[in-house]
Amino acid sequence: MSQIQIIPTQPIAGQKPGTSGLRKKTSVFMEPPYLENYVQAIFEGIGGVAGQTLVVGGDGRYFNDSAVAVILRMAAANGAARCIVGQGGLLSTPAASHLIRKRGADGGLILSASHNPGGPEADFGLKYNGPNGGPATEAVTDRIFARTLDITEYHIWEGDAPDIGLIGEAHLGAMVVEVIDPITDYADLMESLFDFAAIRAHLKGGFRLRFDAMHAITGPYAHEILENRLGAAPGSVVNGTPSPDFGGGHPDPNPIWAHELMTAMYAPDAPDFGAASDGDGDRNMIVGRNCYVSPSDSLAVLADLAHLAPGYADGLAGVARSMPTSAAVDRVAAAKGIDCFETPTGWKFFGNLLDAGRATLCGEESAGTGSNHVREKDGLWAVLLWLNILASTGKGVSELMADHWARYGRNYYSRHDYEEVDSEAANALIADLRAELPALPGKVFGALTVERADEFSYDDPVDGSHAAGQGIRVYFTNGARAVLRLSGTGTAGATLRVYLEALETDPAALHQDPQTALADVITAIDAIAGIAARTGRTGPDVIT
Ligand code: G16
Repeated sequence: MSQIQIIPTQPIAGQKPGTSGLRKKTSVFMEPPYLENYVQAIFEGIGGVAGQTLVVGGDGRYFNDSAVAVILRMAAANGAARCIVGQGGLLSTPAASHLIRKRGADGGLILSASHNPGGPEADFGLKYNGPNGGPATEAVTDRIFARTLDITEYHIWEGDAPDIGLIGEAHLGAMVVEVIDPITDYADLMESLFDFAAIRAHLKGGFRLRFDAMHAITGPYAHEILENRLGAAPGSVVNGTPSPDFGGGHPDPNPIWAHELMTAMYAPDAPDFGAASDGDGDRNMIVGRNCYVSPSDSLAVLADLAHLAPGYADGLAGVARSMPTSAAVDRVAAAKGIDCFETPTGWKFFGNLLDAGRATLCGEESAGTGSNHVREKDGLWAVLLWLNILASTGKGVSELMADHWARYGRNYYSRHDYEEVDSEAANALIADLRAELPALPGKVFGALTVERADEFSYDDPVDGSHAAGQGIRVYFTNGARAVLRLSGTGTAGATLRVYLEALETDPAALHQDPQTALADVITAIDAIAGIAARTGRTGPDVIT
């Protein structure tokens, strides 16, 4: 007869959730009781799960299935009433968010390290989403972290978890394990937001697309939505079978890691539209024929033209972007006379604005865009909104971008990442720069003069919560800007992110290479922060 086991344990250092949940090397998560401690801390940090309904699923990366089984056994032992699980333990992050909302669940556990590689030598992650379907707020993650520091025992059901390969219901003690099809609810939601008939007709008329699922979770969703429901030619979805190590690749939809898609889109016989998504399906990359669209520009175009899709026909209540994201969307919001909020990096900061109805569309430079339909960023949603806009306007991607820049000006933008930098060196760089901020205004660096410089902090306009230390900003007198912050999603050393932006309104200068257009800002911020000297690098590891 199976029963609840109460296992003594001790706190494990370093279980502090980052930008989006706890991310560590897979081998760290696999070493008991690492996962068990963290799951118990989540359950206790949210005030217990007795009688609750939880959604559980992940992106299918290595260790996903075993971790789901542990979570189910611990949920049962902690008194949860029901766990709704995607078949095979699979759920994209936006699909999980939707399921929490649709089923009125009390929350969910999402297993993913997002765009980080998967496999025994790579990364794993776990995050808790609340009843609104969104990532836990800072207040909740602080409570979870506090529990990891004083945990003394965890509770786990002694027997095996039921088989989650088959749709249907089973019991684990008193808890119901409900295994559902992970695709249908999400696909139906997409069909309710967009003009599928118009997109279908556009595809039938010869419009060609290529969606690269990067061997990750969106493959099955994209096959169903793009090929089955919208009639894209079979083979339009590539790398569409999820694998535990993402085919040995790096499931991050940017021009570096999605180079296969970039090559296809810059080839002579390129399709009309290309897109990719990441490990857990919340990020997106948009690329037209010979035309990569930066995430900040994508957000601006979507904000400008979302009303062409039925789900947004009434217009937008407001928009929000993370601070390092370019101000391209601000210009659209100003023209439309709607609010534009600037939040810290991390989708969790959009939750209150979406819940309060103050923002309809949100986005980040890190390839995330989404709306109030769920409480996560949503890769396929962005792809479908683009397709809806392209079908409604009959224009191509590069034509739309040219129109947009001609009307609003172009916020040239790029992010330079320095990965696996020595943590001490990275922290010292930021600390020294912080100390230097008051002295910067008026100083000249190459062609640029500093106008003002500060460290971003945020007061949530809905609940009044305060988040400090959210990135260093240097503004130049010509309207250019550089931002520096350390990533909160890496698992080895520190990743220094340098975000570069310069506004151009001269019609003759709207079609430059961003690295050329940003050359003065790149030089100035290196002189200010000593990036090359302190990191010992001659250049960034990744440029997006
Ligand atoms: C996560 C967060 C995003 C954030 C991104 C980058 O994305 O959900 O809000 O913009 O990390 O964060 P950082 O610069 O701290 O690495 P994902 O797709 O990894 O969940």
